[in-house]
Amino acid sequence: APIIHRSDYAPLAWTVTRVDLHFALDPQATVVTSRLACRRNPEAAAGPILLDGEELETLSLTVNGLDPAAGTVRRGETRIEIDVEGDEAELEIVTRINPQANTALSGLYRSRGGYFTQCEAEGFRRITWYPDRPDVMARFTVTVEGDKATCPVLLSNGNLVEEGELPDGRHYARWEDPFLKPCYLFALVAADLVVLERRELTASGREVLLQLWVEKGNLDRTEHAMESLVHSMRWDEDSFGLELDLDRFMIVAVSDFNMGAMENKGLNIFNAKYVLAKPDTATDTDYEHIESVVAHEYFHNWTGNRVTCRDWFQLTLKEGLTVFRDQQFSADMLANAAGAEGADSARAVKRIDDVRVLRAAQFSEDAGPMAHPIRPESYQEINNFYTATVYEKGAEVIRMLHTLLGPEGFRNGMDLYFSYHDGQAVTCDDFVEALSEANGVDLDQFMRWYSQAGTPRVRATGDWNAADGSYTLTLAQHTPPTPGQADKLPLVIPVAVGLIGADGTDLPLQLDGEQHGGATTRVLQLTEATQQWRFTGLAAEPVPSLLRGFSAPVILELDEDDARLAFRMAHDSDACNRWDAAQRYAERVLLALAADAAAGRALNVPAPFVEAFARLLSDERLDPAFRAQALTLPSEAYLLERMEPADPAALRAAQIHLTAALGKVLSDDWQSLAEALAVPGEYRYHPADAGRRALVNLALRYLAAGQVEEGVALAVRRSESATNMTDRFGALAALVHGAVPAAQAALGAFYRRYREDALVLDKWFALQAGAWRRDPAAAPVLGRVRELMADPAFSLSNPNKVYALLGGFFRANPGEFHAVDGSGYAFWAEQVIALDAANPQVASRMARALENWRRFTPALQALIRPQLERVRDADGLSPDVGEIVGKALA
Ligand code: DPP
Ligand code: ZN
Repeated sequence: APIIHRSDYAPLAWTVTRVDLHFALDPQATVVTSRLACRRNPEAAAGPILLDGEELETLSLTVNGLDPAAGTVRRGETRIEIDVEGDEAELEIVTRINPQANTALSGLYRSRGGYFTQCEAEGFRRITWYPDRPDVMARFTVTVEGDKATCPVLLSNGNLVEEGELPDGRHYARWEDPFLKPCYLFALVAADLVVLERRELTASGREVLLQLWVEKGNLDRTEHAMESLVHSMRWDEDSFGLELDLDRFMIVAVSDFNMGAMENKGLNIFNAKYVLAKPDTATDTDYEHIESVVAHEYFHNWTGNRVTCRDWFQLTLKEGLTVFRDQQFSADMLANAAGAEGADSARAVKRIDDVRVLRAAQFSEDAGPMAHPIRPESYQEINNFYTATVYEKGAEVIRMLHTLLGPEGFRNGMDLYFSYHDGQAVTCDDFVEALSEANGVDLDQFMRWYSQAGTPRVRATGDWNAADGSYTLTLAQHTPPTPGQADKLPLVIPVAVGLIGADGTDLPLQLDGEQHGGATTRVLQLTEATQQWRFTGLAAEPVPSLLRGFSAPVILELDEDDARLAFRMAHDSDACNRWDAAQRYAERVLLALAADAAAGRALNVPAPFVEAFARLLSDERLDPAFRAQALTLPSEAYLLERMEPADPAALRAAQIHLTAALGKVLSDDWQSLAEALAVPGEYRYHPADAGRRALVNLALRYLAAGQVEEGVALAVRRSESATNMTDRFGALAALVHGAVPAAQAALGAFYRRYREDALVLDKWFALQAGAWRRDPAAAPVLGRVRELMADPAFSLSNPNKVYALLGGFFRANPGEFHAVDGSGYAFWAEQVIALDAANPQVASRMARALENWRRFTPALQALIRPQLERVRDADGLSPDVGEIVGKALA
C-alpha cells in the first residue's frame, strides 16, 4: 500500500457544500442516490472534482443534470475525477451496495437484522462516491427508506423533518442536520429497536430530547447510560461552558462493532458493551467504562464535531483532547460520589487506572516498530492509527498543558480555541497556538511532544549536603531512537516533586534563593537535557518523591533500594507515587524470580517485600479501592517490556509463585479482609462499594492462587449465589486463575446461567483464554481456546467475541501464547489470515500482538519470524495487516 505523508496535505480544488442522500435499503442491493452541491475552493490550486469510492457499483452519474461530456470524467477503481467549468456544479450519483456482504463493518452493514453505519475514518466512501476527507464539511439531508416490519426505526443525523408510509410495506424518514460536518460523522440506523427517552433543559434553558435506542428486551439495561449522558451534559456546561447544540441527541447500541463507540453528529453509535448494564450482567468496571465512553462520545460533539480535524494526521487533536476531558469527567464523578473526605483518594485511583493503561499499552507501542508521535508523520492505513499513542499519550500531552497553564489558563485557551475555530477543520498547531495566545506563553518547544515518538527517560539523581542542609536534584532527559527518528531534542517535561522527611511527612519545599519553604509539592519544568534544582533549609537527608500524580508520560529512572521503596509504599503522601512504589518493588521481585526460574534456581520471595505488602493490605486508613490498586501486581504485558530479553514462560513461573506465596502466607489477612469488607445489601454502582468489591475479589484471587481451602470455598459460594456480576465474576475469575478443581463446575454453571447473553459470555470466553496453568502437567490453554471457537456462542464475525477469546489469549495470556513449541504463533497466523479476509480492522488488532517480537528470547524469535512471514505472504492481505507485519519485519 502507498505511504501517505502529513507533509503532502493540500486542500481540494473542489469542496461540497450540501449533500442530499436517499437510501432505498435492501439487504443485498441498497441503492444510494447522492446529490452533491460542489463549489470550487478559491484558496486551492485548480483541478478536477475528486471523489473516493470503494466496492461501489455505479449505476449513474450526472453533472448539472446531464451526462458528462466525453473526456471530462476519469474513472478508477477507487477514484473518480471530473473536470468541470465554472465555480459550481451539481452532481447526482447513484450507486448500489451490498450491506449483507459487508463483513468489514465499515460503511453500511448489517447486524442482527438491522442496518448500521461506521464511517470513521474512511467508511463513507464504501457508501457512495464522495471527497472522503474531514476538511470537506457540508450540510446533510438524508432520506431513509426501508421495510417497515423489519426496520420500524429509521434514524440519521440531526432533526427528523418528515416521515411516512410507502407501498409494499415500506416506509421512510427524512432527517436534516443543521450543522456542517465531514462525512466521517454521517450515520444511519434502520432496525427494530426500542427507546428510553428523557427530556432535559440545557444551561440556557433549551429543551433537548435524549434517546437511547436498544434491541427489545434490553430496556432494563439502559438506565446507567442515560444517567451518564445527563451527567456528561452537565459537566461540559459547568467545566467548559459547552452546551448541547441539537434538539435531539441519540445513542444506538449495536452488537457488531469494530471499536468502542462513534460520535456521529447527534446519532452516536455504540458497541452494545458500552451501553448496556444491569447489576446481574455488568461489573463495576463495566459501569465505569460505560460512564466514560458515553461521556467521551458526548464530549466529541464540541471537541471533534464542532471543531474537527483538517486531516487524519491531526487525529489526536480530537482524541487526545477528548480522552483528557473524559478522564477529568470521570475523576470528578468519582470525587463527588466519594464526598469531601474520600475525594482525593478517588481521584488518585482514577489516575492510577489511567496510568496503568498508558504504561501497559502505550509504552510498549512507543518501544516497537509501530512507534509514532501523537501526530504521526505518515501511515499506510489510517485505521491502524487509532492507537494508545494518539489517544492515551495524546491525553497526557493535553494534561501537561493543563498542568503548565493551570486550570484557568487552560480554560481560557479552550475558549479562545472555540472562538477562533468553531465550524472549522483544523490542526494540532491551531489548538496549541490558541492556548499559547490566551496565556501569553511560548509553546514552541512544547510542540516537540507532537512530533517526537518514543517514551522519554528521565534520570534523577540526588545529592545531599549535610554541611549546609541542601539537597540537589539533577534531572536528565533522553528519548531513545524510534523507527525513522534517530535523534531527539529535549522536551518540556513537568516534574511534580515532593521531599519526604524521615518521619514520613512531606517537607516544605524551599528552592535556592527563596526566603522560606512553601508548598510540599511543586512542579519543576525540565526543558534542557540536564538541569539541577537545589532545595535548602533541610534538617536531614530527604527521600525524593518524583513525578507525583504521574505528571508526564515518561519513564522515571531513580535508584532506590528495597528499603526506600518500602518506605515510600508506607508514607508517600502522593497516592499515585505510593502505588508506583509498590509497583516498582513488585517488579523488582518478579523480575528476580523470573531470572531464577529461567536459570532453574529455586524461587524464594523476599520477606521484606511480603512485609511491605502486608502493611498496605491491612492499613485500614487507606481507601479499599486504592488498596486494590496497590496490591495488584504489574501486568505481564508491562513487565515483559521491562525484561531483557522478554521470557514469558519464566515470567509466568514467577507470577504463579509470587501470587501463590502471597495468598498462602497472608491467608489470614486476606480472609479477614474479605469478611470485613463484604458489601451488604442490594447492589448499587457507587465508587465506595466498588472499591470494597474490588478488594474482596482481589483477596479471593490471592486465596485461590495460594490454594487456601477456606478462600476457595468462599469463592465457590460467591460464584454460585452472588447478587451481582461484580461479585459473581470476581469469584469465578479467582477460581479460574487459581486453577482450582472447582473452577470447571463454576464455569459450567456460569455458562448455563448466561448462555443467551452475548455480552456476559464475552467475559466467560476472555476469562478462559487468559487462564494460567499452575500445574505444568495440565493441558495447554490453546487447546481450550480452540474448543471454545467451536462453541455455538462464539463467532469470528463478531468483533467482541474475537477480542474476548483471541485477544484474551494473544494479549492477556503471554505465558501460554508464547508456548516454547511455537503452537501459539502458528495459531496466531492462521487466525489473523482468516480474520483478514472478512474484517481487516479486527485482524490488524490481533496482528499487533506480535509486533514487539524482537524483544523476546532468540529461541522464541526463531519461531515467530516464519509466522510473521507467513502472514506477510498471504494472498490478498489487507493494507491494515500488511502495514503491521511489514513494519514488524522491517
Ligand atoms: N472516534 C471514535 C472515538 O474515539 C473512534 N471510532 O470515540
Ligand atoms: Zn474519541
